[in-house]
Amino acid sequence: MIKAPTFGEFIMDRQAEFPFVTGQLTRLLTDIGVAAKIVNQQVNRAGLTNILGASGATNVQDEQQQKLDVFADDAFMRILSSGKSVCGIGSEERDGYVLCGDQGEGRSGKYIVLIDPLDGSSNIDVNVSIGTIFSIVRRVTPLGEPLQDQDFLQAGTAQVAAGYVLYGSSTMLVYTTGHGVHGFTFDPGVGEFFLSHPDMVFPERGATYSINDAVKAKSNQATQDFIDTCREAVDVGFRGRYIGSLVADFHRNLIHGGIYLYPSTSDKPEGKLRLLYECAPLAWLAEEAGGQALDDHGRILDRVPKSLHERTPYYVGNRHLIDALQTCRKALCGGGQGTGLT
Ligand code: AHM
Ligand code: MG
Repeated sequence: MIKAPTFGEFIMDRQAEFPFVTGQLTRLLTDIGVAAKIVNQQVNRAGLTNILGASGATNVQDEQQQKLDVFADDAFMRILSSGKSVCGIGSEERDGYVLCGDQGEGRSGKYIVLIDPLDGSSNIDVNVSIGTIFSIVRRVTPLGEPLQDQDFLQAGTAQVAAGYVLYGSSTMLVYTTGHGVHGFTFDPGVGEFFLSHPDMVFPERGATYSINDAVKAKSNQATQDFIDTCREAVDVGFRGRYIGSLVADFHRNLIHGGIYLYPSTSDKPEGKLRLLYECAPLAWLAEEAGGQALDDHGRILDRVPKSLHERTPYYVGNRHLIDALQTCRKALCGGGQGTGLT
């Protein structure tokens, strides 16, 4: 039997793909794998320990934090900030960014991490898949100087690594450094992530649309028209699937083909999802896997954030499905005609 490489072995072997490599990114990705194992262990035992339910606190977005949200945030913060590679961390669960390093000023370490430690909070208590999403960029402020806001507020095109961990029927870590998208499945008996999905790409055609139906009713006209067109295509195999955990919905669509939509709505013109912690990293994975990701105006990866917790409307998935959505935006769709959907 041939042993598949572990996540650690794989990123070590791929280290040479980076110009001027010092090993810091490899160490950082290794640390993400370690933190993911710690969070995975708590997620798996959640019903047996006193870790389900609300923590009693609210985060910066005024959302109630779950105990597991807080645990995951602490685990990633502790592990990432104790390595030598990271100078600053922005987390969906925290007001401002955290500066790392000896004096806590972010003077050393080349990399900034932006993370949603546990995405899909509403699914935690009901034993449905949840995930972690991470994005890594290089600092722009020179080494030795304190970090500035602009180190954190970089466009998605500046990412050097991005990925997610899916705590599902099995636990998977999926990542890219711009050289393909690779997936690793956790073997709990061995305690390692093993390469199981090398070079992941969207299938050529997808037939799944993922949207919160209650949100659809308040969304922009193009999104409503597009979803109606998908529904009309039921006879040719179109289906709606919505878990309500972005990582799980994205992962399913990546494997089977599909589109995920969290649109702008009349009451939330900025949408719900966070640009830096959720949308940009998954947008890069989508593009690396042959798909596309847009907001209401253009490519997600080109957007330069103005604030850490900025939200954005989000549309991500197979290239032909995003193209079909664009056709609806030009007011050209209706009755499944002329959209290129099928
Ligand atoms: P969270 O970061 O507070 O968990 O919110 C993000 C989640 C996504 O995982 C999911 O796709 C979406 O919110 C679901 O929102 P809704 O319940 O409005 O459909
Ligand atoms: Mg989230």
